[in-house]
Amino acid sequence: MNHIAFPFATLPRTAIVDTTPVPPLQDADRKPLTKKEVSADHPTWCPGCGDFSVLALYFKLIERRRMHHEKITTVAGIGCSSRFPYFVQAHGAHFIHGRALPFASGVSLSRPDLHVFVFGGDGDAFSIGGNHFTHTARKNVKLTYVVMDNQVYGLTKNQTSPTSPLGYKSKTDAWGSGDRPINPVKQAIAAGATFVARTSHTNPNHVLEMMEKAMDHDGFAFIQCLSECVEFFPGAFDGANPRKGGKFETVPSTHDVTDEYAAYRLADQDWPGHFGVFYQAQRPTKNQNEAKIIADHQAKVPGLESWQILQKNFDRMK
Ligand SMILES: Cc1ncc(C[n+]2csc(CCOP(=O)(O)OP(=O)(O)O)c2C)c(N)n1
Ligand code: SF4
Ligand SMILES: [Mg+2]
Repeated sequence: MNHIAFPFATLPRTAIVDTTPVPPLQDADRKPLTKKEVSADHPTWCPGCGDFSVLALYFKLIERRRMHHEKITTVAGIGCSSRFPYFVQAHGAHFIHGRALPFASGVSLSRPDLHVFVFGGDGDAFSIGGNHFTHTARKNVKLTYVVMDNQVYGLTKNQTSPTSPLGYKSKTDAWGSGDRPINPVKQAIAAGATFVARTSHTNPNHVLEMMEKAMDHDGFAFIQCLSECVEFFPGAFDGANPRKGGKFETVPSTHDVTDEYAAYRLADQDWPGHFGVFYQAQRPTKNQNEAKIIADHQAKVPGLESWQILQKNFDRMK
């Protein structure tokens, strides 16, 4: 992993709003990166961990969408799943626990030429990072957020997470959890996310399809990806795995993804529920709103560089 400081360092000092056309994310003239060229250290996950398949599919996405090193930005918080950026040979950051989204928002707002991918766990997203999840969704910051939900804290060796089912026995709930788990899809819709999907690591084609759709969405795209922790919660998702006697039912073709209430009702069904895109809407992104505010203000003081406008503001505050 290269440290994230590099993409920021490439920003011209005066370019608060860069009006030059944004170069395309994909470069059709260059050879796609192979898995070998984009994989870094050997992943340190336990053998059989669901996170391996999510990483492999991210590499596939990079290859399919012809992204190159300078355009790949992978951000995460802390957790087993959040080790993700270490294993990607490109720009990225393994940031503070629960704070991946604010960091990623800054990258997204300042570098419109990149697509920011954020990966992390259910604890990182909904426990310590719960507020950031809600507010990043509400603000509709353009990025793709894949939560690798194993319904447990894996890295810290088996504590109850906000998605652990009732009765789950862990180090923090020796007699079984008595707290009702959250429903990540319902929570994302209610918070204002403009793309909300659900998938499972056991269905690679489906994971890739959801990642591609999320990446093409202009706004905050959230994917709940079931990813089994074979060490502390083995078998958690057998009910959603046809190879283990479960069922993987996709979102019905009749479902209207623009209907927020229909999406909410669909997400409210009993385990294992459905898999696919529940909700998608076009709303102005924070990226667009902020760019406009800045451009409007710059137009009022023609001829001044961005840093000179900032300096004037500081001078006024003296
Ligand atoms: C501020 C802070 N509090 C607590 C921790 C300890 N901690 C590290 S990862 C983690 C939970 C990780 O769970 P999850 O996000 O579900 O990731 P997983 O390991 O299951 O993939 C906790 C509590 C920390 N690193 N920083
Ligand atoms: S503890 Fe669980 S989540 Fe962490 S690497 Fe092992 S199997 Fe994966
Ligand atoms: Mg977890």
